[in-house]
Amino acid sequence: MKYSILSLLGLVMVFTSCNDSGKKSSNGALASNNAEKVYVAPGEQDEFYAFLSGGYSGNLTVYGLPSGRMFKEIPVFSQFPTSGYGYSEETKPMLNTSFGFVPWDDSHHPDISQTNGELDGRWIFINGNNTPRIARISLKTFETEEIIEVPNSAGNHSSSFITENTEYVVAGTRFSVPIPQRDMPISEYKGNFKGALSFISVDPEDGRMDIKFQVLMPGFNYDLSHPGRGKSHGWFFFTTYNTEEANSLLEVNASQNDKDFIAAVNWKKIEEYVNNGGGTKVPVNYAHNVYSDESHTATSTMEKEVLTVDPTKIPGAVYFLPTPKSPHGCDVDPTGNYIIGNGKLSADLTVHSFDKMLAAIEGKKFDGEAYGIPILKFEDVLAGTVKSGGLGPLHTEFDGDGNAYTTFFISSEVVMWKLGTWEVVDRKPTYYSVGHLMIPGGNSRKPFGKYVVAMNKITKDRYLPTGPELEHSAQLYDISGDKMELIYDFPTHGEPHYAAGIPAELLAPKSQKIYKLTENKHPDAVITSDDTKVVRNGKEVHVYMSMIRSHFTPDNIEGIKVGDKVYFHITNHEQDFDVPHGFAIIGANNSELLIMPGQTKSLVWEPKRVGVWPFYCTDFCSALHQEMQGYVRVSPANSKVDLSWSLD
Ligand code: RUQ
Ligand code: CUA
Repeated sequence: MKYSILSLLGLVMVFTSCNDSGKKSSNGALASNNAEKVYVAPGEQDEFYAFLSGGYSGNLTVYGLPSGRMFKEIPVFSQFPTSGYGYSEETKPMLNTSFGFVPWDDSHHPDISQTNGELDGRWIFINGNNTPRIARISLKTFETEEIIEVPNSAGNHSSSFITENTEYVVAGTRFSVPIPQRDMPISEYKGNFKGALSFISVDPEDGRMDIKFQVLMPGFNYDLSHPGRGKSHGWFFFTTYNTEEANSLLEVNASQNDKDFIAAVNWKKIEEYVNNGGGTKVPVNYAHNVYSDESHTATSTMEKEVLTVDPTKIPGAVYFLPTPKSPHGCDVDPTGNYIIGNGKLSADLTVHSFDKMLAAIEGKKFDGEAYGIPILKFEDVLAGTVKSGGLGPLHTEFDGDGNAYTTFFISSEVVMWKLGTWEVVDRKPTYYSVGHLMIPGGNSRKPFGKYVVAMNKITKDRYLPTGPELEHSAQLYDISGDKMELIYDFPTHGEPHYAAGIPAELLAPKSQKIYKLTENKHPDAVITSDDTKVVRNGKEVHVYMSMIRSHFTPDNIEGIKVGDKVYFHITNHEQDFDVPHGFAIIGANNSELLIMPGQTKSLVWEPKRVGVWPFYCTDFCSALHQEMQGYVRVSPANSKVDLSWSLD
């Protein structure tokens, strides 16, 4: 049976891959008035922001809907030479981890902060999958403000989803591991590894994250998760696969059980237990990195302890809901009653009912247990089954009008169906192999059900070829009518997994324009001309510099020697929107710096050769941008040339 499913997957993949290929300039899917629906005329602005995860770019990209125009790439887990993130002295600490400096990650699931279950547009969170981390990004500055490493986790994938009032950002582990990590035979996985589900509290004022507790679950794979909302607020739902606890050839060995589970976690109950002194503190080592936009500087602190919770010690904390065929996506509808488990090896969708779950718990309708956690009877929690006729369901979003939309990877389509009656109302092909989809607010109590964005894994013939590597492709569907209409394709950067969208009017008015120079608390800032100087401290030289259209102060520096370590601390004195200046110097082993108005950033340069070396502004900032340059004289290590510098 197993093998037949797998070979079927293979067949359908071959089939969909060939689908439509070689067709030129086909716009059969598009009626001509669709062009108007996505056309945002020059000078006009989009209706929605869309934040698409970058996947293996490690970052987050910002697009407009419906135009599909990309506005910005926000560096999160990856060094980013375009701005100097992860290269500047101020931002290097953001990428610190217990494994040292890790300048890359795989970012999957962005989620916007909520109040009362509605998007509040304060922050967006995203997970680093590979070296487990959660980042918080300000939606005022569009900068990464905080990254917290998640200990005891591995493959931080059922993350980063937030609860209805942003009480917690939740991070579940995909791979179970020995906790604590230790040297042991892999073959002893079963029964010995554990899966940590981390509940990271978010300060309601400044957003600061703190790992409140970790639930140590049986050694399954915790794939995806979503919060309860409305009536199910206080619960969190996680899909699992590999309940077989296989440690090799999972392709076959983790598909033995007909059903895996959705884990329903009553976090309110666990929070109460913890607040009353429950749980066990265990020694760990993880980095907590916080960026201040007053000092324009990040600090990294190593934390040494985390509170773990054994769920079997808290009656009623966790239940398992049997869910067929290695479920992937785990989605909760806007009312909070329906929990959808997308069995990625099946055609049907399983919908569980929160009300029925509570009744089954009440009536103790258990079907055994797994490692002390009660398993509820499938029939008792099942609300319905969506017989879609598609294959390979992955993720579901909601429009707020009683409809759900599910992506099918294998049959390459988005299927629209009705909550409650489970009937399929519409289906539209995607090109090709769709993963996630996104409706702005589609993971909240109040979706804005006008568009759905499908994020496709395979691009093939959609755009002009660019060699073997193609960008992934998104497709935009208009869902304001009774049926879905494909209206647009646009390429996306990296590999978007999930995305989050929000009406522009909720963010745009709050977007920060400049940093006030008078509020700059960077210890090395140049605020007045008295602060401009060059200071030698042994082999270290600190240059305190300012920049304004169109010169650097100082712009001539002498007395630097081969073997010195030169720190340029540069403050941008502009106080106008959209006037950054850049800084680059020949032979630097990092990147340029792009410095926003009112901001200070620092770059290290280690001159290796005698000479007179230029530096310049990298951002075309005025008609005299080319004049924005300077020289550093580098003398031999033993030279007697005194430090000197020019002032205006
Ligand atoms: S996953 S394509 Cu990383 Cu969200 Cu399902
Ligand atoms: Cu400053 Cu170009």
